[in-house]
Amino acid sequence: MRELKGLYSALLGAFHEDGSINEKGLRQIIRHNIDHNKMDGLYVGGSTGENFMLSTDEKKRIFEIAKDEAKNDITLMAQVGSINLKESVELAKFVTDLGYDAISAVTPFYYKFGFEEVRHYYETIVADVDTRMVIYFIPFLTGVNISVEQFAKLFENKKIVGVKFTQGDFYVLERMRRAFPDKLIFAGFDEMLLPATVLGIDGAIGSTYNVNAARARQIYDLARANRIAEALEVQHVTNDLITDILDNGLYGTIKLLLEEQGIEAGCCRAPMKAYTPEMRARAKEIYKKYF
Ligand code: SI3
Repeated sequence: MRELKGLYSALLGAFHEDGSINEKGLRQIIRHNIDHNKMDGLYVGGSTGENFMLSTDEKKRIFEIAKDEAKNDITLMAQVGSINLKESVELAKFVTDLGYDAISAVTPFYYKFGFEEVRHYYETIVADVDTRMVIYFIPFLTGVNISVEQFAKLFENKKIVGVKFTQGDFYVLERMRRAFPDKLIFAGFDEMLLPATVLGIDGAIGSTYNVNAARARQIYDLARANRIAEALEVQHVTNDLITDILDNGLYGTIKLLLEEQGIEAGCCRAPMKAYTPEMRARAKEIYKKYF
């Protein structure tokens, strides 16, 4: 069984202007993450992949392309969560058959699901697949909170091996590390990679690693070697970059930065906005400033 620990790029979606999948671009982004960024893993079908705006067939196609391109060169984790539980179950089987190393699922969102409903959701997704599940916990987007005690109940299922923790409350992160030394915790906020590493995470999954992998690797390695002051210098530059990216439009700007490196990263999917000339010009400035 493949090691799941390490740094993952959250794979971007690549789309043509009409919203269809840009397969050539997607393959280039995947190769870039493997060959140039030297990532440990790819998180396919997450927020960064604009997954929640895609049909089931499109999600499957992206999972297929990623596996076909990556083969066994990198760890592959597939985000299969959806508030359509039947779809999640179908996707979990699909990616497991494709040979993905693990699955992940966002907490069910939109309706205010109670904890027993959330637990039933995870138990149902993993019931018929022989794989490992990493819970995708991102309360600022889903509105769903899970307490440390509730995580303990979810973790009673041995197939649920960890959590992607995208939350700024590091008291909770510390409590989680303390309570679950044998579970995998992945940090989800790239701008807090250093403090998360100090608290003992097992890896991190992020959108900006598609372009900022070298700095992320430095932060992670320096922090783990207890060279905190040096890691902080790199985190400062990283956070200047992330602030500029966020100001200009998160996923679109990352794609435009990849375009500067010759990668056909394509457009974002509507209802995300199309690139404006100003946004393109700003992305060029950001590229010159940081790369
Ligand atoms: O694609 C995914 O599901 C992620 O891994 C998401 C990841 O946690 C990113 N979060 C979102 C909402 O995009 C972060 O990498 C985030 O973009 C970054 O920290 C900038 O805020």
